[in-house]
Amino acid sequence: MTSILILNGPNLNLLGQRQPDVYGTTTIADIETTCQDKAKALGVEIRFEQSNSEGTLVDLIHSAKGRHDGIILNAGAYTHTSIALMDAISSVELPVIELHLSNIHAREAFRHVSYISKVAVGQICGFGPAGYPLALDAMHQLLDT
Ligand code: CA2
Repeated sequence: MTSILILNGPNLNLLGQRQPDVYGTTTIADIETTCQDKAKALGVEIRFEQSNSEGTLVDLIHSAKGRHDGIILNAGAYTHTSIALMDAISSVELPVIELHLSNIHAREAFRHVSYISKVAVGQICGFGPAGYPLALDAMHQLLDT
C-alpha cells in the first residue's frame, strides 16, 4: 500500500491553543484526524509526525527512505532557514510537497524565501487546515501516474 509521511515542524503543536486570530482554532490532533480520514478514502497509509527540533525532522526525512513513497512537509519557520532540511530532502530522492497553512507569499518578506521549494515537487499554501487533504490528493495523483 502507498505510504505517505506527513511531517510538521516547530510550533505547529500549538495550533488551536495560541494565537487563534492568526492560525485558527483547529488543533494538530484535528488535522491528523482529517488526514487519517482522507487517507482511508484514498486507500493509502499515512504516518503523521510533529517535531520542534530541526535534527529530529532531518532524522524523520532520512528514515522515510524505503518506508514511505512521498513526504508532505509543513516545515514551519525552518522553511525559511534550513539548508539541513533541504539537503535531507535531496538525499532521500522521494517526492516532497511543501505545505503551509498561511499564504507565505502574502506575509512578511522573510517568509517569501523557502529552501524547501528548491527541492519540492510543488507547494500548497494559504488554504488553512484544508491544505492537508489537498496535499494528500496531490501526492496520491503524483504517485499514481
Ligand atoms: O503557514 C504555515 O503553515 C507556516 O509554516 C507556519 C509557521 C510559519 O513560521 C511559517 O512561515 C508558515 C508558524 C507555525 C506557528 O504555529 C503557531 C500556532 C499557534 C500559535 C503560535 C504559532
